[in-house]
Amino acid sequence: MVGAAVHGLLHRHQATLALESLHQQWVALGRPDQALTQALTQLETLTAKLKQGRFTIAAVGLVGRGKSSLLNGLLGRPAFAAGPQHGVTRSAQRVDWLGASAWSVEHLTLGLLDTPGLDEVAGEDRENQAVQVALDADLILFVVAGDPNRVEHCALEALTQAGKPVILVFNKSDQYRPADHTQILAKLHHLPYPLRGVVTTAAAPTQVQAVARPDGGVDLERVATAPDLAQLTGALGQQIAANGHTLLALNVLAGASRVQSELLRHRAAHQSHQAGRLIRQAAQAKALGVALNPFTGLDLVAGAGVDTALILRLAHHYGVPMTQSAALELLRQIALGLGGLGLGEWIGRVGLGAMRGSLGVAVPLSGGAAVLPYLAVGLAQGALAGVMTVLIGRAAQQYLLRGATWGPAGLQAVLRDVLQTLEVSRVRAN
Ligand SMILES: Nc1nc2c(ncn2[C@@H]2O[C@H](COP(=O)(O)OP(=O)(O)O)[C@@H](O)[C@H]2O)c(=O)[nH]1
Ligand SMILES: [Mg+2]
Repeated sequence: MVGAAVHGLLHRHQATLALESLHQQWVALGRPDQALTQALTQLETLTAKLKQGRFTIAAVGLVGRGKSSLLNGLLGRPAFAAGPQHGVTRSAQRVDWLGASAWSVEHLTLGLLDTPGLDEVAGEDRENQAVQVALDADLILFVVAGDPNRVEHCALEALTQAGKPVILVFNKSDQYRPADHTQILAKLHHLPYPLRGVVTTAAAPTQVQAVARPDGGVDLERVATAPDLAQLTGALGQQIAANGHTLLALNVLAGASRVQSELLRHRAAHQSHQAGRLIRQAAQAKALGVALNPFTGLDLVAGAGVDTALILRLAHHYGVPMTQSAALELLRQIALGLGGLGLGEWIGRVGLGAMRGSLGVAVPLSGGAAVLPYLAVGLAQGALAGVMTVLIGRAAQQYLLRGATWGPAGLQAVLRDVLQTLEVSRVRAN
């Protein structure tokens, strides 16, 4: 065990270093927006947990399986509400488990976390919530009272898939005849999940007792008998002594990795939102310029300045170095590619209505036509020029996102996808 503890402390040290380096990376991202601030706070919580060795054991399972009773049994006092009514435990609750000193490990402070039943309130949402709470725990006691049902199977699968260490607890053993108990236990041992052990308990057992009535008759009464948690405390002691530090380190790292994914997802969304704005601004500028001067604006090459500037701005936005001539070359590739796809035909099919959605401006294509023919021509030409810029901008964006290449599928495939997105935005705009 000494070797395991030293190893575990080393794992904790390594995890601390990993969190520190994550912290530095995130701070270096700059622009401290709300998502970053939140991620840093969560990272600090995880760091504190690691430093203090706060190890949490959660009881998870369906309502009425005896989770709260089990935790009370471990604690040796009724800290958690338990009872026969449905749904006694409303929300997750953590209690320090100081009395675990019999086999407690140095530099770890244990806590017990009670959770509402997986099925406490009907609905997938609530089910997931219980699993979510359990994701923060370092060790899970999954409490069943017989053959697992479908909901229990799903939760066991989700938790073990997420890499959570799970001890399966077969509670209410007092309610079974020995032969039935043996049979169920054999099945539990053969469940297809990587479990850290299967134990049998009786957290709040009862016994039927005959009580003599004054009239000489006999009443049968259920009376509470002593709980039996020996197998559970044995398994817990062994897991925590052998793996406590390591499980804590792994769980903290898994938590940090979840925070990191969330942060990166948010960043990517923000970045693409900003790129969309750059594209829209350029498209509007070009559409307006051409609309006010439709006949000279017909020359699409004259608008190339706007498009090149947009490409350069996008490259800067995505941190890709690019020269003016490289941007012009990219523009040429995209324009040729769009020509190759039969863009004129496409515009005929999709119609000018598409441009309203993609430009983000209402172009009064029909209303003004009778009154101001000149303006109508200008607007149509302007919208067309603007849409070209949207296409060019989105194509350049895809090129930049792929690390300044068109990717394995090539330019044509990317352009086809970009045209598709424009059609989608038309459907949304209508
Ligand atoms: N017979 C028996 N009843 C139990 C056992 N454990 C819990 N119970 C009873 O089951 C009911 C639900 O227990 P509770 O701990 O509130 O379940 P939870 O909803 O999973 O937290 C209570 O009436 C407990 O007394 C047990 O091992 N044997
Ligand atoms: Mg409960």
